[in-house]
Amino acid sequence: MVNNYDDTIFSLATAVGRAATAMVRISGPRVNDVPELLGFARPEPKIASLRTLKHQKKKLDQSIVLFFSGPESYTGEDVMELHLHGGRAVIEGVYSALSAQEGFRFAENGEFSKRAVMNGRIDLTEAEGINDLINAETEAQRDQGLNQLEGALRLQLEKWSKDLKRFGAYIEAYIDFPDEEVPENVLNDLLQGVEATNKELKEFVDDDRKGEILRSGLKVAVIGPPNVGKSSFVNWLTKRDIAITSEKAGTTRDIVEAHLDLGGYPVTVADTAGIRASEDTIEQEGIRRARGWAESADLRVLVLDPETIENANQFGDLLKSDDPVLINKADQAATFKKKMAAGYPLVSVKTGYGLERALSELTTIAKKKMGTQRLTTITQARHRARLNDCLVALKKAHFGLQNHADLELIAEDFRSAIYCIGRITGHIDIEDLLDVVFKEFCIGK
Ligand SMILES: Nc1nc2c(ncn2[C@@H]2O[C@H](COP(=O)(O)OP(=O)(O)O)[C@@H](O)[C@H]2O)c(=O)[nH]1
Ligand SMILES: [Mg+2]
Repeated sequence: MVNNYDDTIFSLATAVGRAATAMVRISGPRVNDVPELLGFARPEPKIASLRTLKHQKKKLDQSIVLFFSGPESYTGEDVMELHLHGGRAVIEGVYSALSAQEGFRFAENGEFSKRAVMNGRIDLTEAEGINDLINAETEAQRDQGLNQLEGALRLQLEKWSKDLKRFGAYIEAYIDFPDEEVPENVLNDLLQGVEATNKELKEFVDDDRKGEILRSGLKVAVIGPPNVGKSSFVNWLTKRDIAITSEKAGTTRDIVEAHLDLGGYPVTVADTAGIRASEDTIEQEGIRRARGWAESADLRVLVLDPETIENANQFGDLLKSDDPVLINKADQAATFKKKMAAGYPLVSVKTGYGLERALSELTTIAKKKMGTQRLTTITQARHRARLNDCLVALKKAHFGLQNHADLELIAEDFRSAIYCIGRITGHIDIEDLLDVVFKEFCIGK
C-alpha cells in the first residue's frame, strides 16, 4: 500500500453507478486548493454550500460542498466532500480535474479510515466497526457493527489495558527503587487484581465465537443422501429456485450457497451433493466438496426420507451434537406407517407440512449460536488471537508474582500483555506506562 500522507487523496464515497447523488471525498494537505481548482468560492467549515463546479472554463455540476477543517474531520486532515449529481460524466469530470493536479491521487482501499486511525480520530476496532456496519445485512449485524463503531470494544479493551498498566506500574516503581521491598499487602493486592482481570478476559474470550459468527454469518450445510429433497428444502428456505431439483439421484454436484436473514441473524445456507458411494468421478468430486463444506460449517442439517431413515448412522462422522435432522416426504404416509420409529421431526417440502416449525427451530439455533446477552464481543479472529496471547502473558506475570520472581521479568510480562491489547486497538505505544508510574506514585520523596 502506498503510504504517502503528503498526498491528497480522493475517491467516490458512494456506490458506483447512476444515482441521484454521488459523494466524492477528498482528504489531505491540498484540500485548500480544491475551491480554486474547481472554480468555486470556498465554503465555511461544516456549512453545506451550493456551488457550481467548473474545470477549464466548462461547468461540471451544481453541487453541495462541505468543508471540514482538520483535525475536526473524519480523517483528522482537511476534508472536502463534493455531493455531486450521480452521473458518470459529472464524476469523470471531477476525477480528471483532480487527478491532473500534482499531489492528488485516488485513495487506496480503506485509506480514509486508515488516516483516521493514524491521526488518532478512531482506533482500529472502531475502523473495523465502520466496515462491519457498511457490510451489515441483518439487524443483529447492524447492532454489532454500530456498537463497535461507537467505541464499545475500544472502551472495554482500554479498561483492561489500564488495569494492566496499573499492575505494571507498581512493579516498575519497585524496580526503580531497589532498596524498597514489595510489601506483602501490595503483592496480595496485585495478585487479586491480576486474577480479577484474568477472569474477565477469560469470560470475554470463551464466547463460542458468537460475535465472529455473527459478523460473517452462520454457515449451515444441508446434507444427506441423494434424492431426499435437500435442494427442494433449500429452495423453500430461500423462497427461490436456486438449486436444481430432480427425481434423478446425484443431480446436485456444485455447492449452491444462499444468504438468509433468520430473525435478524445472518445465515449462509449451502445445498450440497447427496452423499453416497458413486462411481461417477464428477459426482465423487461433488461429494468430496459436500463433506469439506459440511465439516467447516457451523451447523449441519441432515435431511433424510422414508427410504433412508436407517442411513442416519452413515452421517455420524459429520454430525455434531446440536445438528438437526429432518425426515422429508412426510406425505408418503404409507411408507411412514412402517418407518415411524426414528423420532425425528417430519416435514414435507411438497405439501409444506412441518416446514414452518423446522424454520423456527433453525432460527432458534441461529440465535443461540450468534446471540449474546452482551453486545460487545470479539468480532474478528485477530482479536481472539491477541487476547489469548494477553492471557498467556498475564498467567506468567501471576506465576512470577506468586513465586517472587525477578521484578524485571514480571514487568516484562505485564508489558507484553499490554502490547497484545495495544495490537488490537492500534495503540501500541507503551511509553505511557511511565506516565502512570509518575502520576500514581511518589516514592522518590
Ligand atoms: N413426495 C415428495 N417428494 C418430494 C418432496 N420433496 C422433494 N421431493 C421430490 O424428491 C425428488 C428429489 O428432490 P431434490 O430436492 O432434488 O433432492 P436432493 O437430491 O436431496 O437435492 C424430486 O423429484 C422432488 O420433487 C416431498 O416432500 N414429498
Ligand atoms: Mg440436490
